[in-house]
Amino acid sequence: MKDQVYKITETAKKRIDDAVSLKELNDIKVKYLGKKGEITSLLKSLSSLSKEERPAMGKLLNEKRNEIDKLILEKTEYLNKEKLNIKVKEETIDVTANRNKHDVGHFSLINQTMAELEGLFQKMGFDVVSGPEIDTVANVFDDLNSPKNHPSRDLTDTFYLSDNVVLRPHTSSVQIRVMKQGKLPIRMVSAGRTFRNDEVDDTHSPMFHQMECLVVDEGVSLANLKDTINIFIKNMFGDDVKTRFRPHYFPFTEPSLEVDVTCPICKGKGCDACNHTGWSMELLGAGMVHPNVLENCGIDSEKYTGFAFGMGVDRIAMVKHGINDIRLLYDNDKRFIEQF
Ligand code: FA5
Repeated sequence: MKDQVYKITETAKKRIDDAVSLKELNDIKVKYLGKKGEITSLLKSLSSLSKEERPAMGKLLNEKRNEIDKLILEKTEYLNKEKLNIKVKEETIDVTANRNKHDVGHFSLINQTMAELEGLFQKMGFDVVSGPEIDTVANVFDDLNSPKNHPSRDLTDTFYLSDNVVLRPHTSSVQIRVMKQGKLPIRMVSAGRTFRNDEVDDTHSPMFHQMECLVVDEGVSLANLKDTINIFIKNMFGDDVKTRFRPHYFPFTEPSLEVDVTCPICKGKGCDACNHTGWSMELLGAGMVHPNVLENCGIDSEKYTGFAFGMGVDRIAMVKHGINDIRLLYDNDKRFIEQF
C-alpha cells in the first residue's frame, strides 16, 4: 500500500505541474481528494489494515493528502495571477486612442475678429496697445472734450463705480492715455471690452467690444483718415465692398463722421442679412481729433493734427459673417460657436 501511495502522489504532482487551467486543477482535486478520490479511498480502506500498520499508513496518507492539496492551492494562485496579468495587458488603456472624440475649443468669434483687426493694423505700421476697462471720468469724458451736460455722461448711459470712476463706455479713453505719454508721432490701435447702460436688442449689448485707432503727427488730414478706413474695410470685407461716410457729431472730433459699408453678403443688392437695405448697420465713429483734446494732453495743436476712429468689433464680426443678432455672440450655443 505504501508503494501505491507514493505512486499516486507522484502522478498527482506531475498532473498538477502540467495543468494549465483552473478546470484541470479542479478535476485533479476531485480525482485524488474528492469523495471517491484515490487518496480518500485509501484512507477509507485503512480499516482493512492491521492495528500495527494502521497509524503509520494513516499518517502517510494524511501527509500526502495535505501535500497534494497544498500543491493544488499554490498552482491555483499561480494560474489566477497569470490570468490577471493577461487581462491587465489586454485591457491597458491607451490614453492617446480616440483623441478625435473630444471636442477641441477655439477662440470666440469676437476674439478672432479682434486678432484679425490687430494683425491688419500692425501690417499697416500701427502699434497695438491695451487700456483698462475701468477708467477715470477725466480720461473717459473730461479730457475728451465732453461737456458736463453731454448725455453719454448720464447715469442712464454709463456705469459709474464712483463719482470719478466708470466702466469705460468707449475705448477712446486709451487715446488720452497714449497722448499723455507725450511720445509723438502716434500710430496706435487698442481693442477691448466696453460697457454701456444700453437696452439689449439685435445690434446692442450692454457689454460689447470696440477697437480704437489714433494717429497724431504733423500734416495728418481727413484724406488720411478716409484712406486708412477704406484700406482696412477692403481688407476686412473684400475689394468689392464700398464705404459710406456720413456727417456726425462727437465732442472729441471735428469734423466727425459715421461709417457703414455695402452689405458684404449681397454686395449692396439687398438681402435678409442687411434688412434689404443693401447697407450694413453703423460700424464706427470717426473724425479729426479736436484741437482741445490735443491741448488737454499737452500736444501743440498748431503743429500737430490727428485722426481717430472707434469701431464696434461685435458689429464688424456680424456684418462680415452675416449674423443678424448680437446676442448669438454671447449665448454660448455650440451650434453657433462651431461654425467659426
Ligand atoms: C464712440 O464710441 C466713439 N468713441 C467712437 C469714436 C472714436 C469717434 C474716435 C470718433 C473718434 P459710438 O457711440 O458711435 O462712438 O460707438 C462706436 C461703435 O460702437 C458704433 O458704431 C457701434 O458699432 C458700436 N456700438 C456702440 N454701442 C454699442 C452697443 N451697445 N452694442 C454693440 N455695439 C455698439
